[in-house]
Amino acid sequence: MTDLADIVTSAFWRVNPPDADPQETREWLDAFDALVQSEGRERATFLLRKLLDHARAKRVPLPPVLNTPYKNTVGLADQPQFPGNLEIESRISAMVRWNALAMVVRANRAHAELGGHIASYASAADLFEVGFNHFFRAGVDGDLIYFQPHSAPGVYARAFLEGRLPEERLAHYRQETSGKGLSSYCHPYLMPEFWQFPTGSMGLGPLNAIYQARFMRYLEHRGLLKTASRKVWAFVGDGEMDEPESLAGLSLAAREGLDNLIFVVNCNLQRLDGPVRGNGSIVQELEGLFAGAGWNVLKLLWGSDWDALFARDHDGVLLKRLHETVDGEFQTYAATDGRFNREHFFNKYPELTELIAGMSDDDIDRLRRGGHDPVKIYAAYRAALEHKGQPTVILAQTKKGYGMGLWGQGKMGTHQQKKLDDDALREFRDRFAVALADEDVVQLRFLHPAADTPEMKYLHARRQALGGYLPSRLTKTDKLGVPALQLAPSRNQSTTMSFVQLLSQLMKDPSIGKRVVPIVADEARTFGMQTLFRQFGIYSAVGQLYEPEDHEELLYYREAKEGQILEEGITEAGALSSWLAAATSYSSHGTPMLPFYIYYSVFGFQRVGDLIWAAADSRSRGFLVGGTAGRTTLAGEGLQHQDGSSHLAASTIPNCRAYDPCFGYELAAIVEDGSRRMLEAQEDVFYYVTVANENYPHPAAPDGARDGILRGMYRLRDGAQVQLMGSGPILREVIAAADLLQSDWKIAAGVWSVTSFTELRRDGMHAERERRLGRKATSWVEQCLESTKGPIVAASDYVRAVADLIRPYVPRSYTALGTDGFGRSDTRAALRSFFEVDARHIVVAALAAIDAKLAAAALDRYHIDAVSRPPWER
Ligand SMILES: Cc1ncc(C[n+]2csc(CCOP(=O)(O)OP(=O)(O)O)c2C)c(N)n1
Repeated sequence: MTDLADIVTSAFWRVNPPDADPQETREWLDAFDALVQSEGRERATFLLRKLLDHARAKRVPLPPVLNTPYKNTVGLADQPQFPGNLEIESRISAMVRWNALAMVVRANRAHAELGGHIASYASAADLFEVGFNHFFRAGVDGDLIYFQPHSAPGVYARAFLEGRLPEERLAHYRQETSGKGLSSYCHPYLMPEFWQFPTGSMGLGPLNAIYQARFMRYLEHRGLLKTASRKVWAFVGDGEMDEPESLAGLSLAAREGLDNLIFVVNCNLQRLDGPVRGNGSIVQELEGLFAGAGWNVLKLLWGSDWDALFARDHDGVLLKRLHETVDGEFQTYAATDGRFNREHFFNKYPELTELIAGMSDDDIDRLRRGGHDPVKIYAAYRAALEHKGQPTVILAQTKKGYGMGLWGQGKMGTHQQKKLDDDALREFRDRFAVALADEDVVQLRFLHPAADTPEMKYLHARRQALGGYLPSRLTKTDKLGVPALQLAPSRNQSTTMSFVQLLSQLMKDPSIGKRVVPIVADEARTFGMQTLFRQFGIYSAVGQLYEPEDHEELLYYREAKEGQILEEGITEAGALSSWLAAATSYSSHGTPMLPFYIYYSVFGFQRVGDLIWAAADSRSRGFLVGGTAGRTTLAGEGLQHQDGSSHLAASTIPNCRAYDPCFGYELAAIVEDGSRRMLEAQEDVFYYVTVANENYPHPAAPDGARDGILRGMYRLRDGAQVQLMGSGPILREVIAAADLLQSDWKIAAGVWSVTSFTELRRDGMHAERERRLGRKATSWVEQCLESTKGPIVAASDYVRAVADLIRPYVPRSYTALGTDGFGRSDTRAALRSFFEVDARHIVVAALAAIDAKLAAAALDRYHIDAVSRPPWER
């Protein structure tokens, strides 16, 4: 068995195998150079390809091509002139570093519980600063930046220098309830005029950034907005790349040729507990992954001080030493001084010792990693900006806690470091030559030079040249008119079909039709949406390069460059990210859109719930449509497909308006009102609506129902002895139960359609609070039920906790029925009987609340056997 350590240390030899005949190699290389010289690079690529094919045919093993040596991709010869003033920029950067650190340390001196991070931004500072000074373009036609979340202190510190955040806000870092504070991480909900993208939950930022870049192409190709000159930058931690979501969109980005997308992975080699790949190399691993997915990879590993060393490294011993060093060792080298590095890194080989002859320990200490050298960062960013046809990832090597000296740089526990003692603060001040007296250091005074200092003039001039300041978020946009939506009564159809009819009404509307973005994750046919394929087209960046198999059919599978439907394939996380980009387009692009993402309801809140929270935090506006909803309505699909809890999850998201309608006219009212609230009134809310695939008759809307539909319940039928409430398709069981109560037991039941238990609860909570605070308020549930008589029974196709949401506001005896336990595959009738939400069980529940003897008689009459169940399914 091969020893793993051998594999790791032989990484160098895999990339740079020993040369058995250097003379011959030289001749081959000279010949190749001559070819490039005379016939160009394209021809050289062609011949290389031919050679590889030929080698394959001869069964010559091919060398690994996805990894390159452990050095900068942009060589010295290709390095552009740095256009800025390095000295001034380094002074600005020192001030930002200091203010960020002071802000976190101050907060934690006052309240040790507040937390915060110093070490992450300390590693990312130069990567951000070069972006701010030279690349990030502001404005509605500018770039979009996804910041690494726990580097937020640095972004605040810069905004403070720019005069965009007053000192008082910095003094309230992580103390938000007063309204004066700053959020821990990037939260558009909490700082709506500042942060654009919530990245605090690791992995979502990189995925969202990819779909944002793709959505910008979609806007361009559909003729809605010119986006070609804009870039999406995503700053990601190397530890964050462990998240599956971070990798989930890589191939899409390459497939779509998203050269408007730049990832910068901050490879400080550490995550929270320790090294990201202590026994390997995160840079090499990520290079292989990104290159394999089809990205342009730029390694930014070494600062300018290393140039001379590499230039003298004729026999490749420096490179060999770098390759055999695993990240755990690089971390130790970051945490130690020049002397230690000399002894342990350089003195391993005599050739290396010779290479650094004449360098003092201080010189060695000053050898910077690439991500700390603005000149190298600039070169990589420029190369990324100019690259065509592929997305680019920059793998930037940095030191975690850079400049935090013995107290933090490269230390295992540095991520958690948020308090520094006075010595450490003074050392940091000295390290970055921050102009503060000892006393000010101890007081953690913020730096804010006068407007006429060269630093401030430079800082503002740079931002002016790049279009203004960022991050900055647009909160308002054009209002769009929404048409009235109508659905005729129908004899036999599902709410899914009703939804598709409404969707096509909206898509055909002359004013907002173009703004509608239908999104599916390979389920359009499930929802009967294939009718939209031909008419509206499926978006494809390259159009349709093949004749579709069904081209002779009326509704064939039509892909088009200007196609409107986003057919994402089997990726709920990707589809949700697309939806998020469209749902925040009003803000990111000043172009309001109306996205509808329709999916299997169980694969929403349950599967990608965190992304839905990110959408909420982003103040998304759009519709999530949970299709094939309900634990008994989906019938045959069984356990893993049957959703019984999404409404419960939806109820916890403050700006999510969730509805579970039964009839087409309810759905029409909800979609119309929702579209108006989002597009006309510009409310920062989004909608979750469940639709189902059961066919049944849909009556005309009763007069005066609209208000109740939107508030969450309205009366369908009067009845004085018991009140029955139902939502979604289970409402029909409730109606049937009312009929049975009348025919079999001579009991008059009132019937209420509940379109939203969650909205009723929200309204109930509000009324309850108002009363507690001494004001007058009556919840809608109370208003509806107070004048009625008899016990109240509710049923839905979700767990009982959903109907239970309104229990505090129900004025009398209340029985909540639901579908708790595990799903099963069976017919709808069998499932509803099993979960005890069918008409007969609703009758039994109503009778039990009136008179237990009647209930016993009903069990008998309807031949209901009380099936015994395991405790967790009771
Ligand atoms: C989904 C998720 N899981 C865990 C965390 C907690 N967390 C915050 S920062 C961090 C470590 C990040 O390491 P890395 O991405 O390498 O960034 P660095 O701080 O080293 O720059 C973790 C685990 C989180 N924010 N999100």
